Amino acid sequence: MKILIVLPTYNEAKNLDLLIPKIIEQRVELLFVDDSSVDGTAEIIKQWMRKTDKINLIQRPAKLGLGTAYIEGFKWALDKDYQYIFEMDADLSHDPADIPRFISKCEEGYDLVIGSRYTRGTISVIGWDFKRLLLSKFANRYATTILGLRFLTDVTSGYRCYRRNVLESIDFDRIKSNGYAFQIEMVYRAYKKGFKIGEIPIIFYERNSGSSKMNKKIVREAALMVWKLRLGG
Ligand SMILES: Nc1nc2c(ncn2[C@@H]2O[C@H](COP(=O)(O)OP(=O)(O)OP(=O)(O)O)[C@@H](O)[C@H]2O)c(=O)[nH]1
Ligand SMILES: [Mg+2]
Repeated sequence: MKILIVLPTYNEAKNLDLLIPKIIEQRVELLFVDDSSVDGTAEIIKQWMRKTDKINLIQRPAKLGLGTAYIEGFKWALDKDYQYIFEMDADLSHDPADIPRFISKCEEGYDLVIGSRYTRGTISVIGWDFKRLLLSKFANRYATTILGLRFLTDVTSGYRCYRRNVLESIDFDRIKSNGYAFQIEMVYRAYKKGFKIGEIPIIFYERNSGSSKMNKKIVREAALMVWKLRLGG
């Protein structure tokens, strides 16, 4: 069974020496999509590539956004024979030890499995202040209500596993969002195609190193995008 973990990076140099061995331990392959980070991220990835053939790297000429980074990664994966394709942040927020639980859930018959911070009314986030937590909870409630996805608790989570056929069925040229809205749009498109979507509980750890790329523009994009999707996207 071939599994690929796609990791978009922008200035994550400080996190990679800790993260990469943890992922490799899971006997999966990695694809980084780096947007010309200025902190030496690509150089660190290349050093690791000299030690193992499990790591791949796409380098883009500028910071072009999370959504397009994932789409490039997905297209690359579909060109090869990976059966399961993951999204994962490269800032140590997502624990690679969770990978086998995603696969088990897929094998129960789910096509897209989301790592949720909010299953069964709980909140499993470490290191967020109240404001960030409220924003995330509100964004989820807003998006799932408008899009008819109330059976899910965390549609903005960036830790997830797609079965290959889900990505094959999605027309990437129609994807409109790039920031945080990208995560919502992908779930919605998979749902509209009739795929079975499930969640597993995860613990999310706020980054310790590097800087956040979250901003008001990304939040506004998501708020509007949800309506665009609902009204016909
Ligand atoms: N290639 C690429 N990667 C990006 C871009 N923006 C963010 N990323 C990466 O996407 C992942 C998630 O971004 P984060 O900055 O952690 O965003 P977040 O998780 O919403 O915010 P914090 O964790 O609070 O900092 C990280 O691995 C980033 O390095 C981008 O424009 N291009
Ligand atoms: Mg993060």
